[in-house]
Amino acid sequence: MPENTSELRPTHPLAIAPVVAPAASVDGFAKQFLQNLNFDQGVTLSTSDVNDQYLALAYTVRDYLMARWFDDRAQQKTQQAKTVCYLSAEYLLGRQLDNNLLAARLTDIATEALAQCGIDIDDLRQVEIEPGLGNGGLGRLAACFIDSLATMSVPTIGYGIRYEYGIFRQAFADGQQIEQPDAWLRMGSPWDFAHPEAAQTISFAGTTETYDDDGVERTRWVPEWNVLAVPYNMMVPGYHNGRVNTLRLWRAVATNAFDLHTFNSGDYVQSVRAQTFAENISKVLYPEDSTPQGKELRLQQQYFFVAASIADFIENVLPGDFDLEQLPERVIFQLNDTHPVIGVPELMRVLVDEKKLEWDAAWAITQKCFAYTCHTLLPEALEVWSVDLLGRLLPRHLEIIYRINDEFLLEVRERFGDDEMLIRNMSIIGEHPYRSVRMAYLATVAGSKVNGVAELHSQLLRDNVLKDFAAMWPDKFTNVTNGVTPRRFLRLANPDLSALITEALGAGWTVDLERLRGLEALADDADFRERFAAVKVSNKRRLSRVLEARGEDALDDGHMLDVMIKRLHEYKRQTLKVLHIVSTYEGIVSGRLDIADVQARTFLFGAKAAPGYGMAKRIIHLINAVGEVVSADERVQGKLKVLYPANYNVTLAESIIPAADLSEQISLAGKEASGTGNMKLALNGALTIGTDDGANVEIRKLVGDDNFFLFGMSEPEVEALWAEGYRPADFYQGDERLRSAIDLIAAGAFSGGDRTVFEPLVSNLLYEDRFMALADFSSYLDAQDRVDAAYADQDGWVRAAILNVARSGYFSSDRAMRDYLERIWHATPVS
Ligand code: 26V
Repeated sequence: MPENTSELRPTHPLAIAPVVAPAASVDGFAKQFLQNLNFDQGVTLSTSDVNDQYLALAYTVRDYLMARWFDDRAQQKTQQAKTVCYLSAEYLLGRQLDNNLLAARLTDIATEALAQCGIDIDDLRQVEIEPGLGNGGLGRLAACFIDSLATMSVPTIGYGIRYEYGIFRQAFADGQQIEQPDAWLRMGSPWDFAHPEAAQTISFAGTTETYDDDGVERTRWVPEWNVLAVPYNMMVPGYHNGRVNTLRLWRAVATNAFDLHTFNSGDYVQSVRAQTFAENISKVLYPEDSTPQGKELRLQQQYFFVAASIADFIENVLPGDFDLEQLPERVIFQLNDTHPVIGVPELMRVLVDEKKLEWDAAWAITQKCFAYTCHTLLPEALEVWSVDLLGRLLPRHLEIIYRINDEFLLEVRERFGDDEMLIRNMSIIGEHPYRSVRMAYLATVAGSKVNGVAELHSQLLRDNVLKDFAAMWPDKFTNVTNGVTPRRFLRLANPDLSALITEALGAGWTVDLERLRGLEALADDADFRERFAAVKVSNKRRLSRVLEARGEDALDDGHMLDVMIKRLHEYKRQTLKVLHIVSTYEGIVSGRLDIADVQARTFLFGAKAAPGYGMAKRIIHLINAVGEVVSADERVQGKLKVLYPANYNVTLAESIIPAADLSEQISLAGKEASGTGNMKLALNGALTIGTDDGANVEIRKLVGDDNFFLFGMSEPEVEALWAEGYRPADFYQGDERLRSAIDLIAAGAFSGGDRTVFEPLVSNLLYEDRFMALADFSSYLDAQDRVDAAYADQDGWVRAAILNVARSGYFSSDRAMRDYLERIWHATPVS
């Protein structure tokens, strides 16, 4: 990028002066806004529509951040500080406007300036389509982390993919999920900057050959085809600190001479069409988040963004004369799960084949430059690539992986002797059911550190999933419990609670969340409790309006709001939640329960299912079917409502979380790596009903047993029951409440009498269910009774809610980033 000075030789005084932000005043903002409306959107105020106004507003906010962004990028080249390169296939960013206004302290100024132009800024907020470039927890975590890193002034580049279509839009037809494309770029994308001049060429396929390089035998890759990776830069402003980091997302564009030879037949039309082949690489986010399908396009995506990112960092971020032996002092590439792990052989290829370093020197550098975060425990979610596919698409990388593996297995033999079973178990190459590359193993071998995302998860990684590696390198393994950004999930999402907290504690909590501890004392203050409760009520009203605007039912006053918002997965056990609803409904209708004892509740679900995940889709259908019957049945006198707004996303989460009373975190112990929704809900004063799983364990420890509803088997109990043989039918027979609920579903009570609709789901629960919903049912219902009793004492409930907020400061992503900096990255903030 040309800067104002350097190669250019300007003489005009303005061209030499540093870039400055417009005046931070209402008049200055209004002037800039109107200019942008005129000169960027090409409309006058009177001819503009809300989209023009939204775009002009976005441009204006950008203008204020621009000067700092230039500074911080220039500094990155000259400074000696280490840069965190966060490599992630997903960033679930959520809307940008409010976040950037807040960071730049412009919210009030912009609101007033627009009001003076006759515009309600709220109308413009609604226009923004959130960039949904992620599936769930892993993508949202990446977004929270880059926010915290900017706020802490840590030089960071987030690298990823600019998918043209993000996570699908979910709609329901007859209660069943329908997927629609997410054309988030349709109305323009004011927050990113394309830099085609900084494109990287990314190669694929072909062959490798050796050659004599002045007496040294070297290998080179002779690729068959290539694409351009064009970077799109987004600003990542820190909160109130003037820092602006960069998120660099790559888009695939066909090269001029796109000559995939099969298409190169002299047929012009055919060859233009061939371009779409290349451009498909960044076309769409894969909507699966548990079962890797081994799809070629996905491997292309992974290599595409990682190769572009590594090349970009070396060529454009480091100074031209940089000595690559020093690379570990200047960068850490953090691998967000296994998706970017192909970066390991890629860096080796760059160092050995292109920069001509010795293998051993290159390997020593590479091992120091990567660290790996694992986000799962489900064996089926651990990515493997068939040797066949990987060798076809990236032949040189496969050779490098083989050599890494050979040398690693020699090390294993030296350490543990010729234990062939152990060698087979630890090999990066798996043999069954087909030859494959185990990406988690490659990451573990290559990474300087390996971390899980909550204490329990990290423990289980060490004890089970990566046991042999932990025995070999105990110091490599560490834990960093996840966190969430308090800017988006408290300050922006819950303005009334934020104001109340600021009034009580001062403003510093936004960047020092442990200060929330100061609220503990106020839990016993009746006046504060009243105000806290009033905030919840008003947040429920706000959610109600949001739901109505989306064409959903409103909330009923006085209901407890019981929420389960997360991806739809069997291990998360939305079915257990449904069984509770059905059981309560059946209890009222049959007279087993006295309706006067049942707390009025609204059960709110938000969840997308992977389009190819049949069982998850059936569960969605069941939730909607149960909701329709229960919500309409007069016998429950409006006491039970089920709401399932379609298309749960970050924006909707921001309205639901502040309104929630009860947070459902009911996965089978040992299956949820961490969870982060659990943190957001506790931080906003919801009480958790949960198993001893993931970060629930730590939430409970912090908020205290009195303020958390624990139920279910512990992880060791789960293992023991599984080993002994899980017989769901025993649990079905053993609890009348469970039997009645299941029988009701099986009898077709929620499918118009048709017994076939939910039969596969019921049989799964009764005869298979790896996630043992029935085993935890009784304990879950008992815990729900405790919830009802606790809610009946409103004063006690509000007190517990305040204590949840007060004791959730640990779950700030700022704390998580400090832990990464100390334990893994060994990097420091810049002044
Ligand atoms: C896996 C796959 C497998 C191949 C197909 C595409 C795809 C996309 C994403 C993933 C990652 C799934 C793992 C994940 O999201 N884990 C979640 O990470 C959260 C942040 O650490 C954590 O809180 C959740 O417990 C964990 O499920």
